[in-house]
Amino acid sequence: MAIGFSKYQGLGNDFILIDNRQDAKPIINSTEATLLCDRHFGIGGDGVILLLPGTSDTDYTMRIFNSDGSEPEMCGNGIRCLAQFIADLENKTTEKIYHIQTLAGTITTHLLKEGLVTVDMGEPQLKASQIPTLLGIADQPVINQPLQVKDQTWLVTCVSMGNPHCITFVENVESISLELIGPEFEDHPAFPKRINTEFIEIIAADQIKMRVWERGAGITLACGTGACAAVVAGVLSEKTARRCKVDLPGGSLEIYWSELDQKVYMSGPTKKVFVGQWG
Ligand code: ZDP
Repeated sequence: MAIGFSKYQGLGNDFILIDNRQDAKPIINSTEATLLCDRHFGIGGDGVILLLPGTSDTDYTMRIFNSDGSEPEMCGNGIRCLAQFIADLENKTTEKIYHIQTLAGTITTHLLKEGLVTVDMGEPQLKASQIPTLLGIADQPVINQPLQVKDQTWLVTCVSMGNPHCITFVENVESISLELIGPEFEDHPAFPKRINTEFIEIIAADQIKMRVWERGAGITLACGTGACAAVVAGVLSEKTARRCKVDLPGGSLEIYWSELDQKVYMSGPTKKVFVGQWG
């Protein structure tokens, strides 16, 4: 059976979006998601996102598969793409708010104008047990704690934005061998659900530079949840302001960790690339 899809990207973090509104269950399984994401044998993407019917208090439900077929709880760049995908399906162009059910709870997206979305990403979870990580003390935050990875000790801060992140501040992000060190962080025994890993260089209190190794996807050009987690980690370790621009290889995101409601707000671009049929 041929399946229609749309390809979207947010800062070069690219996703295959599928309209799954006719069915309460995903019409794609994790093996098929891996095949769809393959850049040689499939369509190519960092993940597959399914748009399912909403629940009693949400408009829609999002399910996402990483390119390795695993299913993360949340996806920042992906949910921006999803908001634009929904607006395109509904022929809406501007000022649309959607409440979307995810495995990390309800996330609210605000389409400001075509191609620009602000997302209320909710409150970060900081306790070690919530990340989850075996570092530190279970009911305490993990801030600048030593983590031994191979023959090097890194000072890491852990933040959950629904999905788990491990942040390290470095002098120069370009000098990090992501493809070598990323997998070692991802599968480190300190992280029972594996981990997304961000390396951050501070440019100024309101601007940081980030490179990411994503759980289940490897090197990507951007990671929305990771950018949010990085600013939370920056505030916790007194390196950044609550309002901060995050420069990623694929472009920039504006992040604001509100002192009023403690939620993290992320703003950035999204764009439809093409539509097609699989199979
Ligand atoms: O948590 C994970 O396994 C991530 N790989 C999910 C994808 C995160 C994403 N890059 C983002 O922008 O938050 C989509």
